[in-house]
Amino acid sequence: MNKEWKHDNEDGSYTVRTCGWSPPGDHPVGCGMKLTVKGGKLVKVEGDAEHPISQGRLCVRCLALAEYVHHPTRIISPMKRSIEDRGKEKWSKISWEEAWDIIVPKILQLKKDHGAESIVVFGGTGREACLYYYPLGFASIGTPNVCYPLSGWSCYGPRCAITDYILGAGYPEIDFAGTFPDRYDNPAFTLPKYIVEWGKNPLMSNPDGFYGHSLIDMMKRGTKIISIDPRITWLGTRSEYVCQLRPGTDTALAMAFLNVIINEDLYDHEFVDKWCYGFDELKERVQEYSPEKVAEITWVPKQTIIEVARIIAMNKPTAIQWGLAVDENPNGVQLGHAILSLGAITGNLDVPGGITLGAPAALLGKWRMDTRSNISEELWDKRIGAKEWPALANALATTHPDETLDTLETGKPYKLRMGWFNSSNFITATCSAQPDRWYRALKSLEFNVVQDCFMTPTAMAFADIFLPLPTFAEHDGIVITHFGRNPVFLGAMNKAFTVGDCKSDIEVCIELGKKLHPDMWEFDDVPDFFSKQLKPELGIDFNDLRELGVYQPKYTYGKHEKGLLRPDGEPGFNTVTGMVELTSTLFETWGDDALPYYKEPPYSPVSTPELFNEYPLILTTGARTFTSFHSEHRQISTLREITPDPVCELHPETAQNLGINEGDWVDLENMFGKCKMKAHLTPCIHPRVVHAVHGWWFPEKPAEEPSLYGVWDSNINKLVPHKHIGKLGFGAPFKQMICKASRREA
Ligand SMILES: Nc1nc2c(c(=O)[nH]1)N[C@H]1C(S)=C(S)[C@@H](COP(=O)(O)OP(=O)(O)OC[C@H]3O[C@@H](n4cnc5c(=O)[nH]c(N)nc54)[C@H](O)[C@@H]3O)O[C@H]1N2
Ligand SMILES: Nc1nc2c(c(=O)[nH]1)N[C@H]1C(S)=C(S)[C@@H](COP(=O)(O)OP(=O)(O)OC[C@H]3O[C@@H](n4cnc5c(=O)[nH]c(N)nc54)[C@H](O)[C@@H]3O)O[C@H]1N2
Ligand code: SF4
Ligand SMILES: [Mo]
Repeated sequence: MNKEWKHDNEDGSYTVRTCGWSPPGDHPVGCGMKLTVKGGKLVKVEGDAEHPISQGRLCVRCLALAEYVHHPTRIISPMKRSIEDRGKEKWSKISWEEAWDIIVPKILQLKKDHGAESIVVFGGTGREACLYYYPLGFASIGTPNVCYPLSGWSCYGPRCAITDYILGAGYPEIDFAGTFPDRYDNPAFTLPKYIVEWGKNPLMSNPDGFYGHSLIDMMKRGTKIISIDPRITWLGTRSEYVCQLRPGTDTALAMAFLNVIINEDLYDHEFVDKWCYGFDELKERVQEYSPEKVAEITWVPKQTIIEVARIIAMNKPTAIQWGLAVDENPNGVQLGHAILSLGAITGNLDVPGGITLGAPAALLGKWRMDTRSNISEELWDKRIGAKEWPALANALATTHPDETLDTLETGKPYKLRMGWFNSSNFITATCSAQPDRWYRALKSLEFNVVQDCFMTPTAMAFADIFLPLPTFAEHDGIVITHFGRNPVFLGAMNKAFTVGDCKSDIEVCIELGKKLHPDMWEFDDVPDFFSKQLKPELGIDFNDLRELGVYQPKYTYGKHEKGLLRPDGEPGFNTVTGMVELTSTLFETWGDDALPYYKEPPYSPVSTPELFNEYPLILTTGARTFTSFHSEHRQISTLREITPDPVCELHPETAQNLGINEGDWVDLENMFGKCKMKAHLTPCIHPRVVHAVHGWWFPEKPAEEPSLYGVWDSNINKLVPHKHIGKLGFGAPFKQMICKASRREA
C-alpha cells in the first residue's frame, strides 16, 4: 500500500490508517480501516479500500467501534477489591504502580511458598492476547500452566493437532489469493471450481483468520459451493448441495466420501503413490462406510453422498474449508484426519485454488517459542494434564483444559492458588463446559487478576485486581493472519489516540516481565519489541511496517516437492514417514486408532436411546452472529438493537408440535442443566435439531452475586458436560448434545 499512516485533516481532526484486531473481538483478520479522531474522540470509522484483503469492507462491529471505545461503562483505570468483597461492587481505583505493588509481591510469595505452578494464566480464543498469554505465563510470571479452558481444547486444537501429526505443516486454508497484491487476477492463482464449507459459516465468523467476503468474491467469479451443515445458511441457499447432516456425524460422512472416491477409482494416483503413507489400510477401513450405511447414520441421502464425493474428486481444484464443527466434536481428530485425507487423495493439497499450507514454523513465532526457555524441564513436567494427555501436550503448550478443572476441584496433583484471567470471560457460555462447575471451582483461588475493557460476570465474580485494556485503536501492534501458521499478510495496528489509563497485553507482559524475569524482556518499549521480531525475518522494522501498512509474504505452491516443509530440506512432508499419513504412525502409541473411524456422539439417539426419549432434540450451539464476538458487545446498543436476545432456532413443524410460537421464551433442558432462550422458527434448520447461541450475559441486569449480570439465565453451556472428550484428549460435544424444548411463561 505504502501510504502515509497518519494524516492531518483541515477541520482539526486527523485520520489514522490501521488494521483491526482486538479488543474488541477477533481472530487475526486485520481488516484495513481509517480512524478519524477529533478532540481525543473517535468520530469516524471507514473501510480502507486500498487494503488488499478487506478492500474497504467492514463488519457492523467495527462500524460500532466508537460506541465501544467511548462507552460510559468501560473501565479505564486499574481497580482493586478486597477478597471478601468478590462478587460485590466494592471497587476502588488505583494507579498502575499500586497494582504492581500488590501483584508482584503476591507472585513472588506464591512462587516461594508453593512453586510457580500454583499460578495459572487463563486465556481465551485468538485475540491479540493469544500471542502474549503464553509469554505472560512462561516469561513474565514463570509458570508452566497456561490454560485455554474450553473442554477438549475444542477450538482449533483438533484441527491444528491433526495437521501437525499427519501433514507436518502450518494451518491448511483455502486458497483465496490472499498473498497476491493483485489477488484473483494474479496468473499464479487458479479459481477453485468448488469450495466445500464443512461446518463453517465464514460470512458470520468472518474474523477468523480468513476473510469471509473472499468467498463471495470467488462465487462472483464462478466458484460453486457445497455446504455441510445441519442448518441451511445464507451460503447454503446459494450452494449446489447442502448436506444437512445430523450434528456430530461428520466423520461417517467424510469416510463415505472417501469410500466412493476410492471404490470408483477417482483418486489422484500420482499424489497417492508419491506422497501418501498407508493408503491400502485406509482403503480397507473405508469399506466399513458404504453410502447406504452412512445415509442412515447422518440423515444425508445416499445419492447426495455419492454425487458430492464425485464432485470433490472430479473438479480440480476443489478446496475444503473446515470449521469449528470439526473441533467441537469428541470424534473431531478423526474427522480432521478424514478431511485432510480427502484433500490429499484428490490432489488438492498446496495447489493453486486448492488447500494452501503454511510452513511448519510460524512466521514471527520464534520469540514466542523461545519464551519457554524460562521454564526448567522440571517445572515443565508439572504442567497440568501433560502426562495424562501426551497427544495434546505435544501439540499445544498449555495445560489440559478438563484436567485443569479437575485440579481446581480436587487440589490434585497440587493446589492452584492464583488465577490470571487474560482474555476469557468464561463463566459466561464461552470457554467452559458446565460453567457452573468452573464457577464453584474457581472460588478456591486465593488471588486473581483480570484484564479486560468492561466489567464482565467473570471479573465481577473473581477479580481482586482489574487491569484495563486499550482497544486496538488505542495501542500499537502487529496483526498476522493465522498467527503466522499460514499468513496471507501482516499489518500494522497503529495507536490512534488514548482513552484513560490502559495498558495493552504486550505492555503488561513487558512491565511485569521486567520486574520478575528481566533477562527475558530486553526491549526498550513496544515498537522496539516489534522491530526485534520483524528485523531478523523480514528485514524491516516496526516503522517500516507502519509505512507499508500491509506486508504480504511470498507464497510457494507445492512446498512438499521443493523441500520447503522439512527442516532437512528434503522433499516431502514434515511427518515421521515424510508423507501425508493417511495411516498415522503416532496415534497407536497414544492409545488411539491409526486410521480415522466414526464414533457416535456421547449422547445421541443411538448411544443413549433412553435419554433421547426424554430429550428428543439434537442440540447444536454457538453458530456465530454478526453482532458479537463471543460474550463481547452485549452492552453496545446499536448491536444489541439488532440482536436483543439470546435465540434458539427451531423448525416450524417441531415448534408447532411443542406449542411454541415465534418470539416465545423457551426452556432448553437436558440432564446437565437448563437455560432460557427466545424461539426463532425457521425452515432452515433440520426438524430434529435445535440450535442455540452461546456467550450471553446481560450488562443491564444486576452486577452483584448471585445475578452476575444474569449470567446463569441463558447460559447454554450448562447443558454441555465436562470431559466427554476424544481418546487423544481433544474435542467436546458443544455442537451435538441432546435436549428438550418447552414454552415458558416469561
Ligand atoms: N462474528 C463472530 N465471528 C467469530 C466469532 C464470534 O464469536 N463472532 N468467533 C470466532 C471463533 S473463536 C471461531 S472458533 C470461529 C468459528 O466459526 P465457524 O468455524 O464458522 O463455526 P460456527 O459459526 O460455530 O459454526 C459453523 C457452522 O457449523 C454448523 N454446524 C453446527 N453443528 C454442526 C455439525 O455437527 N456438523 C457440521 N458439519 N456443521 C455443524 C452451524 O450450523 C454453522 O452454520 O468464528 C470466529 N469468528
Ligand atoms: N456452546 C458453545 N460454547 C462455545 C462455543 C460454541 O460454539 N458453542 N465456541 C467456543 C469457542 S470456539 C471459543 S474460542 C470460546 C471463546 O471464549 P473466550 O475467548 O473465552 O471469549 P469470552 O468469554 O468472550 O472472553 C473474552 C474476554 O476477553 C476480552 N478481550 C477482548 N479482546 C482482548 C484482548 O485483546 N486482550 C485481552 N486480554 N482480553 C481481550 C473480552 O472483553 C472478553 O471479556 O467460546 C466457546 N464456547
Ligand atoms: S472482521 Fe469485522 S470486526 Fe473484525 S476487523 Fe474485520 S471488519 Fe472489524
Ligand atoms: Mo473459537
